[in-house]
Amino acid sequence: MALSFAVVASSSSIMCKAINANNHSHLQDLSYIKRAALISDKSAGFTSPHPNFGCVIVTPSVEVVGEGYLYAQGTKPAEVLAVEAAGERCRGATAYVNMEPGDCHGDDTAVSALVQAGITRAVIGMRHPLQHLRGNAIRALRSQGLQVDVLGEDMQSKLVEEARKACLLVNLPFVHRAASRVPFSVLKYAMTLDGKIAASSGHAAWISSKLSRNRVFELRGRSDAIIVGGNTVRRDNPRLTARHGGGHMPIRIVLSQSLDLPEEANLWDLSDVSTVVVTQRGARRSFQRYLASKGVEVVEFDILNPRDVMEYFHDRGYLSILWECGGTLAASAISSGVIHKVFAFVAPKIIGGKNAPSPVGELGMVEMSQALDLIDVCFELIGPDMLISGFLQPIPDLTP
Ligand code: RP5
Repeated sequence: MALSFAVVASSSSIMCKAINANNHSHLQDLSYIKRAALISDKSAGFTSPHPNFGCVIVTPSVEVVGEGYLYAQGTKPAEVLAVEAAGERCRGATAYVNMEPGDCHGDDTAVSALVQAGITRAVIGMRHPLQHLRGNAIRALRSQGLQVDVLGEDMQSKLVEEARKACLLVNLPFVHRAASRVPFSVLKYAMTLDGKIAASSGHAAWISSKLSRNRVFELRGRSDAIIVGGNTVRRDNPRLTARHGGGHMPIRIVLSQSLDLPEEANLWDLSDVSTVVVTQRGARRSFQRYLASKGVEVVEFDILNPRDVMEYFHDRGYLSILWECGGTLAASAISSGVIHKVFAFVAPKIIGGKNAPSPVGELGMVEMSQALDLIDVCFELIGPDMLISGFLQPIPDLTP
């Protein structure tokens, strides 16, 4: 970033403060970029398969005069909404965006909006992850005379890393998709303190508290699809909807080799959202016809395995999948390397029972040294429960 340094006095010490061309300190830059990332996240789930974009416009006198975020794919870009909100006060101002604009509209709407509004500086949280778009908007803005600073390209520090991580995390599924053949997948489960996801009888309603289940609705709303196996359909007859005010509804996917599924199931009720059943080629043709008559899409695979299924949904444009399956499918998905993050809700209850199921089935590991270690682990108290989350695979490189 183009910076000059001024020495300012504080009550206790002399601090070095970096001031850029538009009179904003480096710390202010970081804070507005984080703000852009935060507001971009308001529409998580709705923007897919596009990224989440947020834009904050700040005058040289350090006043926020406009904000905007992309509501859904095909709606006005964040930059357009922000400059509309700021109006004339855009002249000479800085625009903060969490990610380099891409041409989701097939043109340079976002770039033109900033240029025409008279913005003189843009701070960008991260370059566009797609190779064919990467750098285009930055070059276009620079060619129009704007100063463009990309976070982390000229200055590195713990705080810069933190702001860049905030930008990355709001678009993790999109960034992941740019580098992978499978969607970003999260395994979610709720278990008792003794590691059971149901009683020996199979009864599982409910392990975690209402607050935790509300949190699950939120996770669902951020996902493109939820996946379960046949066992979960037979055992729980789930609805798998994001039942909270105005949330995005992910599609439901059922993986069933045998198609030995009940005729009456909540997932065949498509009034809220659609369901796709993925099965082995030739399985229970009559039941396939029954599902088709209900409007449920059936997709057949020669060999049903999680990786092929995930590659298929990646090719259909899905960025993020929430796995709410039982232990057998969870183990198979982990073994196939398609699970990237885990959300484990742990309830302070003990149910016991040697046949009571656990969240992850056989992984073929015999020593603790083989155990999978989660990365970037977070602990959160949700009512009486503890939510433990972490990554099973490293998050993509943060290099700008
Ligand atoms: C899962 O949510 C549970 O294991 C159960 O299968 C399912 C219930 O979902 P809803 O029917 O409440 O949507 O986590």
